[in-house]
Amino acid sequence: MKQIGLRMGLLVGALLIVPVMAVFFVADRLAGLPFVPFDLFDWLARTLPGGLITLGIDAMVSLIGGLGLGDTASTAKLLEQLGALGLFLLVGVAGGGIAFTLLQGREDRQRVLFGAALGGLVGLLMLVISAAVNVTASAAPVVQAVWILLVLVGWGAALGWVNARFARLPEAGAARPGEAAARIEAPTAAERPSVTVEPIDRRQFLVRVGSASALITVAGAGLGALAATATQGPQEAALSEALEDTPSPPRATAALPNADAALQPAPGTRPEYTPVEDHYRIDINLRPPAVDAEEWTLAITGLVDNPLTLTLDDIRNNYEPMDQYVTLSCISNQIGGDLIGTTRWTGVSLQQILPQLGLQADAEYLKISSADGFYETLWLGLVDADERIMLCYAWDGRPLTVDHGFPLRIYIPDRYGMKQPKWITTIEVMEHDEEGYWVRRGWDEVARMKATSVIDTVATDAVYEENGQMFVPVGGIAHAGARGISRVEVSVDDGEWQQAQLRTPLSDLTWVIWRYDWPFEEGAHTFAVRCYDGDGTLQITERHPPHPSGATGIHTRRATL
Ligand SMILES: Nc1nc2c(c(=O)[nH]1)N[C@H]1C(S)=C(S)[C@@H](COP(=O)(O)O)O[C@H]1N2
Ligand SMILES: [Mo]
Repeated sequence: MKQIGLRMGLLVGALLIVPVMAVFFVADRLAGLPFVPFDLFDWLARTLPGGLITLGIDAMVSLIGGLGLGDTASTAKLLEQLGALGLFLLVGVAGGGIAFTLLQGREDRQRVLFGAALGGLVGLLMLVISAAVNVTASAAPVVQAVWILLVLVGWGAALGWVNARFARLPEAGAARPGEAAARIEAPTAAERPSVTVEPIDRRQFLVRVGSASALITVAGAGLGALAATATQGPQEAALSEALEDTPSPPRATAALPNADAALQPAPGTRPEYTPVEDHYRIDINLRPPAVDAEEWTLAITGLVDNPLTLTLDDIRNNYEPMDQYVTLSCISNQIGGDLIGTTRWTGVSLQQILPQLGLQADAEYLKISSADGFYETLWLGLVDADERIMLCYAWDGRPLTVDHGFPLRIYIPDRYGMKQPKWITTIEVMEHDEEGYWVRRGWDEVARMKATSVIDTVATDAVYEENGQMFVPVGGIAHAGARGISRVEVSVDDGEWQQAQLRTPLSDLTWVIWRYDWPFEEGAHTFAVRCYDGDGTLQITERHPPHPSGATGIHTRRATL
């Protein structure tokens, strides 16, 4: 029996894991089964040390910004998904290497069985991981488990089979067609069951394995992609169902509350009201959780005399709704970054719901948990003091999209996104505080939004003349959580700080659009901006990266006039 080396194992491991991914993909699309490569990645993202994850996130956000790879949130998601596929490829390569090493010296017929057993082990591991983190599969849990096990046992058996075949084949170039053909024509009875000699060598066999692998992969990926466009996933179905039974209020874009604001933004300033489809999305999932609107309820339990279980309709219909224009930002947003957006949030103040619960005397905190395992705590004292804290079910007058937390998320003024769970499933009333998901991973406990100001545009193509003087409009946004903006200043080429004009904002909770028309001078110039929050405090001008409590520093932009 010839020995098959580790290197061949790594190579075959790579060849065999790719069609496995394709098979998982088709089944995910067609039958709501788990896409295990994503589950593995999501599990690692939740399990690895927070410092390491943070390092990874920071590096990725800087890379995307630095190389101008497009919008940060979706590019990051795409990179993460590619990373998940790469990681699973590595699992396959390692599996092939291990299998081929362990199979050395084993009896021919045992190899398939042994490979299957190895695949079974990997399968068991993956089904536990998938069960822990998968939030998109709709098939019954038992079916999911059996499926994962089957596929990976099959993968292991294939490794064993290829290994056994290899052992029987001659090295590349060593096959003498005449000899092999002769033996095929006249096998002895004793040879037939155990030794099959074919007129190919190892290299040719490898090519066949590779072709079969490519065929399955292309077919699987193609079929999966077709299914993705042809049929509605469970999430889309849930969303459109919810859309149908929601009386759709007029979209906020129709009439914004500051429609009569006197100051017009400098040309090139970002939209003051972010279209929902352009709003950044950040969360710990490669794909957002699929929540079935019909089955979903919000359970409020813990230190209460009257635990509540609310349906989405209960929340929509039994309380006075509240609309708030809100700017949300991710704590990972860099100075001038795009992880910030503004829309109209609709929901119900927590102050309306709490009295119904019969809070017990020792009730101090709410633990808000989500379908994806994310959670945060909220001090009841803050809820008592701020009626704006709300459970929110609509953005821009429509049910939350799956990306943005369907069916329910919370809004807490003045806090970065990391404190504000999407896809809420339960609220537990507790006596003690608990570190939230990102706090536990090393991020700021309070996560109060930092004051920040950004130059969106130096509108070199909108230069105009007034009283014999040329001006260039400069503009952008300034934001300081719920604290408002009292003043914005611009400095050109390190000159004196000049006061910019402020546009009436959409609300006290949104960014403020500012504009400064600079007396035109030819040449290359550097523009810098700084802001003061509502109580007159200057933003922190010292440069600091996002970790652990939000980026600070002055935003600058160079322009040649
Ligand atoms: N369930 C859940 N909620 C979550 C998160 C998450 O990973 N899971 N991420 C938080 C973070 S870090 C941010 S910045 C905001 C982003 O909300 P958006 O994607 O709607 O913009 O969601 C927050 N809520
Ligand atoms: Mo975030």
